[in-house]
Amino acid sequence: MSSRREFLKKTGLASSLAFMGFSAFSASPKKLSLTIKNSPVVISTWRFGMPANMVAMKVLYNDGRALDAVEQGVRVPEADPAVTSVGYGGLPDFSGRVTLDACIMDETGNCGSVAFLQNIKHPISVARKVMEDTEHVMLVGQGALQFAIGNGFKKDVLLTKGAEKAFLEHKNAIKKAKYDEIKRSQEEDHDTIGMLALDKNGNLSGACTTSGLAWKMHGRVGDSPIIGAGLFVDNEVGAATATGRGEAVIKTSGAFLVVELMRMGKSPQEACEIAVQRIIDKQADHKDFQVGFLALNKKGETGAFAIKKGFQFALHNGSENKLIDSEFKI
Ligand code: SD4
Repeated sequence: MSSRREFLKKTGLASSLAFMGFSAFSASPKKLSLTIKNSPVVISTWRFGMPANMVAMKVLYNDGRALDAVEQGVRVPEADPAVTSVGYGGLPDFSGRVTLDACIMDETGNCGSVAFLQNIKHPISVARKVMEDTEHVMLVGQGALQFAIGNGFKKDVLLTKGAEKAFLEHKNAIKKAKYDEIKRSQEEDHDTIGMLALDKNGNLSGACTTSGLAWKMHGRVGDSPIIGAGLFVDNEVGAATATGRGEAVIKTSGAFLVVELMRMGKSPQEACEIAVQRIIDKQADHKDFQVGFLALNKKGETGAFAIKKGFQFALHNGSENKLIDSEFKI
């Protein structure tokens, strides 16, 4: 074989390996040595993504699956009473009840989801159980609760004193008919954690969990437990998650749209920007709400974009964890 052909063969192999996640390649006449070095990545929504990322990255450093990383990661804000928009301590609905939505999706395209779930601190782990132990994708309400209890999850009171106080103040605002105030506070009092991870084997997974919009109608379910809206993962392409006004995300199949745009060759950043633009173009009231998207592709590249100023996300690239202000459109 000519030396040129040999060189091309090696280079081709090196670039295929790089794409597959083998980033260091060295060859000697006697021995090929490969170093597997797929740098893990975790990206998640909002400030509370920072401690969540640390837990997720620990799983990935220890050669864990992206699926375990995202589940362990989002359990951090789920358990934190200071986070008033996820899990325990979440602000209640219009009737004073805390109702939770969550979903999870792995590298095989398998997924599980719970919606309108009450009294369970870690809906993400129930969603994972639905994915792994049933033939279904989604359980809701009482059925989801019974399934959780039947699988050993403990019933908890999720409404903290602080959340109850905020609820009572909100009720007074209703009595005074300060509807603008209520609407504004709805916009401020909701923040989902959506988390995407790429593990050392080059596999992607995602998780999304929330108590949803504060003061929502009893029974209302947002985008966060809807596969394709609040979360989508395609291990050949990338993963995406959403935060913000769930109705707007559902109307545009947000996370699925972002992943499909990446499939068509867009970078994660371009994909998030186009998806936000789609909402702006199609939804005339877009100035009244916030939506933010995060995306992560197979190569570990990330993107983030929001309708309005204020969306933040946490990015751990394997060596450092950073809180970043997202770019935005209006
Ligand atoms: C929902 N998307 O229930 C969630 C809430 C949220 O930032 O993400 N807020 O609509």
